[in-house]
This record gives sequence, structure tokens and C-alpha cells, in this order.
Amino acid sequence: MPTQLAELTAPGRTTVMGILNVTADSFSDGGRYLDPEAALNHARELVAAGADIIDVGAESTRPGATRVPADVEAKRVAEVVGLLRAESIRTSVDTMRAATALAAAEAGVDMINDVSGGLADPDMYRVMAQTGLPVCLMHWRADAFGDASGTADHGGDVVRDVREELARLVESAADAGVAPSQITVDPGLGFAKTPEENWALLHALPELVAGEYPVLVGASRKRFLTAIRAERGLDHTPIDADPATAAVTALAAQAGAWCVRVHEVAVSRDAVDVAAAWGRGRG
Ligand code: PMM
Repeated sequence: MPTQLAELTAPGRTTVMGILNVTADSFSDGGRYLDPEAALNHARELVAAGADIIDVGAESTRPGATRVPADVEAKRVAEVVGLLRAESIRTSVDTMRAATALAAAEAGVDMINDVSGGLADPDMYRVMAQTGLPVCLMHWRADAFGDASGTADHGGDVVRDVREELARLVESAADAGVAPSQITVDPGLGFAKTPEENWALLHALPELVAGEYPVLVGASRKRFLTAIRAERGLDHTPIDADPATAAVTALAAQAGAWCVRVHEVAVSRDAVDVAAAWGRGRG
């Protein structure tokens, strides 16, 4: 029996997904966790800090990133997923390749997270269906799924486009046999979107949450957040965006997001706990 989405859903609060990039070039942590032992140690730290699930990715989508060869990606993620599985740590695999998703599933991964929403690889929906695992379909309109830079023309209504395009992804996945009860969606903050579009999507989060599928929010350390500090002339490296990320987490949790995907877990876990306690204050 594959992992059910309900098992990855923290009772009474937003789920916290910790990011583990097993890459050479991710924009905030590239190269630090390429060694499987270092990756395992970092995953343990993320869990100790309050992560419910660890998202393992071996391919960066940062602007300017080049794609990692398929066999290298599959080997890197499967190895780390296997190590985490041996410690009963829940994992998702962040990949656009069906073969990598399958290798991760064989190593015991609990969820498939595809930033292309299943569009980058014609076999992805079939593998999602075959494994029966929970999936995250992220919105990213792109001609070629290389890096996340550039923008798409949303005719002034990014919220409408993202809702409609996510609905189409869900339909395609379901047509291929993915159980609707295993599907989550993600507006894809920072993926071919302007800062204004990212804020419009966050503003509209209650609308997205009101839809049929649980919503995952990935704002952590993204450029539209560091921009807040840059505007004030402050340091604005990706890590400097951790407090702003925690603020997004609190507001996203308040808006009913199912999950937040973050690098710095401890403060985001506090933020979702605060939002949950605040909600219980209604009595
Ligand atoms: N962002 C990144 C990678 N994977 N997955 C989902 N579901 N949502 C996201 O927003 C997302 C993602 C890019 O960020 P990273 O390079 O810091 O991991």
C-alpha cells in the first residue's frame, strides 16, 4: 500500500516540508549536501527542527542552471531517499523525470513533487499512477523546462491562468490514473513569474485553497522575498530572506495552505504552530 496523502498531513496544522538539495548549484545551498552522509545529517537536523517531510532534489532550477544527467539525478536521489527511509524519515522527490521518480519510489519515497506539473516528461503521469504515491503538481508555464527564469504572458490575470492551468494538470494526471485523493497543487512561486505575479498569487491563496486540492506553497528564499530587503538597502542574499519566508509561512498557514516548502525549518514550524494555535483561539 503506497503512502497516503493523509499520512503526510499534519493533524490540525500546515505540514512543513524541509528542503534538501543534493545539487552542485542550487542558489542557496548548492554543493553542501552532495555527499550522502552530509545530506543525511542535514535531513536529521531538519527533522529535529520540526520538518514533517524532506524534499530531496538533485536538479536545480535556479536561473542559469543546467540540467543534471538523468542517471546522475536518479542515483543521487535514490541513495539519499534510501538512507532517510532507513531512519523512518518521510521523503518526497523533487524531479521532472519519470525515471528518477520511479527510482525514488523503489528506494521508498513517500511523494513525487514535479515542478513541471508532469509536463516535462511524457511518462511522468504514468509513473505517478503506477506508484500510487501522493503527488504535487506545480504550475510552471515554460517552453523548455530548464531554469525558472523568464516570464510568461498572463494577460494581467495570473491568478486565473494558474487556476485554469493547474486544473488542466490535475485532469491530465487523473486521466492517466492518478487518484484525485493523492493530488496536491502548487502555484509555482518564482517560476517564470514576476514579483508582482508572485504577490498576486499569495494574495489569492484563500481562493486557491478553496479549490478541491490541498495547496503547497514554496516561497522560501526566493528573489521576490529578498527584494523586500534590497529595496531598503539591506543585505539580501537568499538566507537573508528567512524571516520573510517565515512571515509567508504564517500567512499561508492562516490562509489554509496544506504545506509549506522551506529551507529554514525551525522558524517556519513555529509559524505554522502559531497559526494553528491562533485558529484554535476561536474556541
Ligand atoms: N521551488 C523550487 C524547487 N522545487 N517544488 C515545489 N513544489 N514548489 C516550489 O516552489 C519549488 C519546488 C526552487 O527552489 P530551491 O532551488 O530552493 O529548491
